[in-house]
Amino acid sequence: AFAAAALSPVVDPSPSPAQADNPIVQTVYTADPAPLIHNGRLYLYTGHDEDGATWFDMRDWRVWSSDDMVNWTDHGSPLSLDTFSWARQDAWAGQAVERDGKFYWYVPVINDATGRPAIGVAVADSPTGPFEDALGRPLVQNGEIDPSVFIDDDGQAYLYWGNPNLWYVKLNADMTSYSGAPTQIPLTTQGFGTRPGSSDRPTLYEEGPWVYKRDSLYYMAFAAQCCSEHIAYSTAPGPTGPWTYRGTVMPTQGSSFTNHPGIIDYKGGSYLFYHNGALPGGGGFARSVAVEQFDYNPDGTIPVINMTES
Ligand code: FUB
Repeated sequence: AFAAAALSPVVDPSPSPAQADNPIVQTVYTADPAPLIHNGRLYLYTGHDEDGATWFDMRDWRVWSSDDMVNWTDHGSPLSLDTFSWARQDAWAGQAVERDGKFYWYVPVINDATGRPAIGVAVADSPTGPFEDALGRPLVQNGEIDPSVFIDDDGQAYLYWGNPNLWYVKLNADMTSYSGAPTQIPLTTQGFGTRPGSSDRPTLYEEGPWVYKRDSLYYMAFAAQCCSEHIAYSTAPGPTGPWTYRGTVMPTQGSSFTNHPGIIDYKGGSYLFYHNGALPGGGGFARSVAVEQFDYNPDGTIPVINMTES
């Protein structure tokens, strides 16, 4: 089974990923998982829900790592609101990526000057930091959240984000500037599913995009249909679409009304990182990151994956 994370003692060192001891972090509340592989090790970037919160109270981000998906190392908090002099609050869902030996961590925060969400980028020489504000100002500022970063095989990097809309922009090779204006991805029901009931949002897309490529197919997993979110996904023949809705990845389960995907292949297995409210005292503002191993279907579609009962 997966050992309890971080500071807890190893429970069972046998690497048997079919029986995850979820949540994988049991020492603090964590949310919005974003995995990254570097030099054969899996680094997991998360948000951090403060104890006793009655709304999202998130002030820093955390890093964890493992090379066996069993034993997890706590790398502390190398990025916080204090890193960004212009940030006021809301250390929400981000993602880190490596390019040319540097690590870029894209995160949404509230810009103190506008009171609205903006996306910052922090940079480090190591996957565990320390991270510094790369720009001293927001990278993108259009009032929307949840950046996902993806570098295609040709070296072109893309940043995706958004709630209630969905955006992308082409990042320059420096990873801290971009070319062209942010472009809105059309939220069509063919692309992102049909939201049941009456809503001013016709599609299932809510927030938390997670973009990656596998066997020449581009995937976008996302948190669907607030406020009992499930995880759904779409695919496309290219990084800018057109996207086709493919179905549910993880149904609405657990006691957190949000969920957030982070999908990656590692050492021969495919993994869905997500969050729920499974720790004691857990819930919508006291979430915990967990992981499930899964196998893609032969046609590249993703099976429905259930949360570990806990
Ligand atoms: O963790 C704060 C927000 O809740 C994230 O930005 C969303 O994706 C949702 O998980």
